[in-house]
Amino acid sequence: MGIERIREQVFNEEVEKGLTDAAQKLYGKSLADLDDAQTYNCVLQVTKGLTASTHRISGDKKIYYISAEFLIGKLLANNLINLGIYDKVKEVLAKYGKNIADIEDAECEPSLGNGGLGRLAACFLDSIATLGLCGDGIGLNYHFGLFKQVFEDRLQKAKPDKWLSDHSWLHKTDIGFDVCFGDRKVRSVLYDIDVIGYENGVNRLHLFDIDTVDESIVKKGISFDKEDIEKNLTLFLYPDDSDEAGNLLRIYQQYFMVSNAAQLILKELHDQQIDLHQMYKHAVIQINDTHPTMVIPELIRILTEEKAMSMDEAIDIVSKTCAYTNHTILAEALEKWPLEYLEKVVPQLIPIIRELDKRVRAKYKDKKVQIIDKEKRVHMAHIDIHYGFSVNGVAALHTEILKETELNCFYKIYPEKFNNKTNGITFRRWLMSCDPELATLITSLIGGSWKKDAGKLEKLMDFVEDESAVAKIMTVKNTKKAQLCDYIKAREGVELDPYSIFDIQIKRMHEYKRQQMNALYIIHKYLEIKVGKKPTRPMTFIFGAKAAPAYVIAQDVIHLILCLQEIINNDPDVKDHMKVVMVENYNVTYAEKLIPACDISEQISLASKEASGTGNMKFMLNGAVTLGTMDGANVEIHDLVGDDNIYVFGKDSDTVIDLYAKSAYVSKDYYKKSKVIKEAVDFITDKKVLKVGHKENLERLQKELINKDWFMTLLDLEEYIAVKDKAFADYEKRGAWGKKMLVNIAKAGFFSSDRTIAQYNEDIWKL
Ligand code: 26V
Repeated sequence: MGIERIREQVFNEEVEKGLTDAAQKLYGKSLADLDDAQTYNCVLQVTKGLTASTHRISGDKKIYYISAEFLIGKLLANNLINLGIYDKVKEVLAKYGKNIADIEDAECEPSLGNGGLGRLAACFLDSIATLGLCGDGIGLNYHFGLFKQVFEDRLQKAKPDKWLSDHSWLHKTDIGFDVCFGDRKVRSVLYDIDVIGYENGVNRLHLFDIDTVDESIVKKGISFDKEDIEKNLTLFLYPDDSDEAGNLLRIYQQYFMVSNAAQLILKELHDQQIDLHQMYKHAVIQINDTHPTMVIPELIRILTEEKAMSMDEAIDIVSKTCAYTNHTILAEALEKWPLEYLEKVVPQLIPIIRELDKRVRAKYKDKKVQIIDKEKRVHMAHIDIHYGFSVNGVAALHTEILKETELNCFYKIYPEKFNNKTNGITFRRWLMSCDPELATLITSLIGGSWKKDAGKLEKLMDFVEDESAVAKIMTVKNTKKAQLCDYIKAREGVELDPYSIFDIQIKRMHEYKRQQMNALYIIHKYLEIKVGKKPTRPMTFIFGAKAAPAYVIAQDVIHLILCLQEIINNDPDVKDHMKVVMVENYNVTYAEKLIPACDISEQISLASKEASGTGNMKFMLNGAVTLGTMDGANVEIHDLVGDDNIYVFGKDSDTVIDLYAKSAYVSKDYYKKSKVIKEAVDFITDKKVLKVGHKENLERLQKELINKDWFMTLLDLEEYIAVKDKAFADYEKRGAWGKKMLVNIAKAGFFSSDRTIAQYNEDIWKL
């Protein structure tokens, strides 16, 4: 027996003993007699034990990634893969009659993020550890995270989503800090989650909390008393910002996060006996969007008030330590806090913020770069740009728009601070874990080096003329589609046809992402089928999306799609030709099932509005072909795969920016001019729809599209229909389509977050 085999056997025996011992200790039963949830708890315990004996990553300089969101998803499969023991644990479990997939299902998903920004932070932590860089995440331990979405009467309802339990990946530490607000003081508790690099060491995700949070204050839906900070501080992922109490709570959360972060960072520097004047040589702070911006004035406050530094020195040192990432140009998403709110929550920061603003005013005449504006609102991004050393956008086009338009007045002052870091995704979760069949096939074709060096996927290009390799990729896609059909049947009760084309749009519901345009296409197809124009192959349209509870039009779009689902799936003339399904409570776990099964990836935002997108990358990696606008990272996908392997449509960002500047877009003109557009928009309030839906929601949405349409749905609708029809027609040339799939996979290496993180390190962090 070879040495490897002996090691493996010893290891299997250790895992088996660990699991059987845990079964006895936790439940007094043998492993074979446990249910899936109990088995999960045993595997969790054994995995945590193995992680504890894996080396901690250390280094002379450390990156602290501060983020209000870490959308980490379920961790079991990911951690087993990164520890290199997934197959072994699977084997041991099988011996006791357990299917590892069922055990994975038993884990609760922590929904500690809204969408792309939070998921990006999670991918980054994976890559930081995988590259062996010393770096921790710092955030908040929300008890309920993002709300759970349920559909009632074809409307979204929000429910609390309790993910915390006695058995979880969290370790309670004995670290805690006092955090002072204007009117009270709280004591934090730090919980850690180990972040395991792929075949590398361990970093940590630090999540701060307070012990007094009271989950019982949650009343109907997700409503609760927003005033009682001791009870609600970390109850939910920053909730409703539609009223003053919601906004204040958000500021309480943000300050709680950064005050803890600042104290933790200073403690770690102190423990290493580092002179704080040298802080920037040993610590770098990445500020993920503006939510953690107050870390800048907070550090300056501590250094000047408690560490006897001069204001000039403190500002200089903090500015050399902090770097900012911008994730959006949407005006309504850029945080501007009324000074009065900050005075109430964090009066101790006001003198610092005023000082920072005073220095800006003394130096620059342009009012647009001030920190405090004439309405006494504090522009958080302006603090980051003036008092950080790096400002980055998240895709090439996005960074260009920041430099040339949105942040142009800052770019003129600090051209050297601006840089681009195109987003990326971890291939461990978004290929190896979610599509092991494809990962195995790729390895059989080109070897396994792509797992550590994603650029190696390019070797797949050698197989582009190899019909048998292409056929195998298509077979895997069919397998994943069949698996998804089972999953959707079980969860949604909707029967899908795996032979049909799977067209998928999954992302937060927002007008700029234009799910409503996809819905109008579906209406158009429905009307065509009703007059006898049948598609060659059945079509399946899948959506997944949560809407912010206070975002009325977004709720209306969900309602429309659910009405279309009801009408279309039950219409005997139509249901064999098309199906619509909006899955309930779309989250990371659902994404992992949907993405591998997708044929056409919908990335149809209004050009200039989607900073990057990362779903687009996940779909591409799993062999879907993009149907998209020239927006965000779609532009880079297009550059990589070429015209033949992507479907592009719509007005470009320059045109769109110009239309806004001149207020020249009038949606009603498009509605009146085009018969196709008019028919589709009119159908929203057709009697068939009103029969299953609510008049108020449907009429409001229709009026919005005709009279306002701020995100220019009707501008691109006709071209969208034409290009989408072309994509569906091309799908029938099966061999050629298979090649498109292969090219997309082969060219996806650039979008590995390992590449993104290597660039952050090279240009910004310099660890
Ligand atoms: C926030 C809000 C808050 C209030 C009202 C509407 C609204 C709209 C958008 C946002 C987005 C906040 C920042 C964000 O999540 N950006 C996303 O970051 C991803 C990672 O960089 C990127 O891929 C997405 O394109 C970008 O939208």
